[in-house]
Amino acid sequence: MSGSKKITVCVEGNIGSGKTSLLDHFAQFPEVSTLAEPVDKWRNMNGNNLLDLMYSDPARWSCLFQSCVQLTMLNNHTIPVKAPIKMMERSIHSGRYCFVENLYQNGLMSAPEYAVLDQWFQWITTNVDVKPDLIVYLRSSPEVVAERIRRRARDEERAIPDSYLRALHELHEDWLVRRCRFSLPCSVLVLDADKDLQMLKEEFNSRKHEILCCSAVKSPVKGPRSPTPAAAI
Ligand code: TTP
Ligand code: MG
Repeated sequence: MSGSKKITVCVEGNIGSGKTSLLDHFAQFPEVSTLAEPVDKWRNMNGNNLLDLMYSDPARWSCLFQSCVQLTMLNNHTIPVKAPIKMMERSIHSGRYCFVENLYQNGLMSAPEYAVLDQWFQWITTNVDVKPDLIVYLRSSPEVVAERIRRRARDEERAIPDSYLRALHELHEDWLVRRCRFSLPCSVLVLDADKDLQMLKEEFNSRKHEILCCSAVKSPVKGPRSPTPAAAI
């Protein structure tokens, strides 16, 4: 594959759906460079825990937090890697279409804040190549991720309401499955992430070729309700 275009695979799915596990699994392959979990940066931005601020007082901090998400995602999209395949946890697109959208719809982000974040997003997606070649969607039910979030016990996430996870789930579904409302930057491969981790790892192995080879490169999906490519929904 050397000399040919590099491929970017973005792993999406609700909070706690298993994105980091998928990246950890694929980090063993020499043809893949995985990028560190972005949430670690959000928890320590020059010593400031922006994730904690955001959950403690979303009306005050969510705009700043989402601005930081957008910046770290832009960085991850554009950072060069040595291996032919770059695998990232999330993308600039889910920040905008799932999280910013949810905060605004719930009245936790004001209209001017939403407008400025959106203008940044529009500028970036028009002027910078942040287009993945494939999105792997770890599709989960809100009840399953709620239990995983409870078990992993990230301090900042101790009080996430079930309604928040359900709303995020619906926005992921709108974007990646129903393909309504938001633009899809590439093809989507859907995996059932309600399975336990051991079964999921078996699926990562059996579908390694689909997850990494990206038939999507040859037949990109350009926007909402585009034709369904093979091996993707
Ligand atoms: P995720 O990006 O979903 O990462 P995760 O590590 O929880 O997922 P997985 O278990 O599948 O590996 O969320 C990290 C935290 O950041 C979570 O509390 C939600 C929050 N977040 C936002 O508030 N806004 C955003 O735009 C993003 C991407 C995350
Ligand atoms: Mg993670």
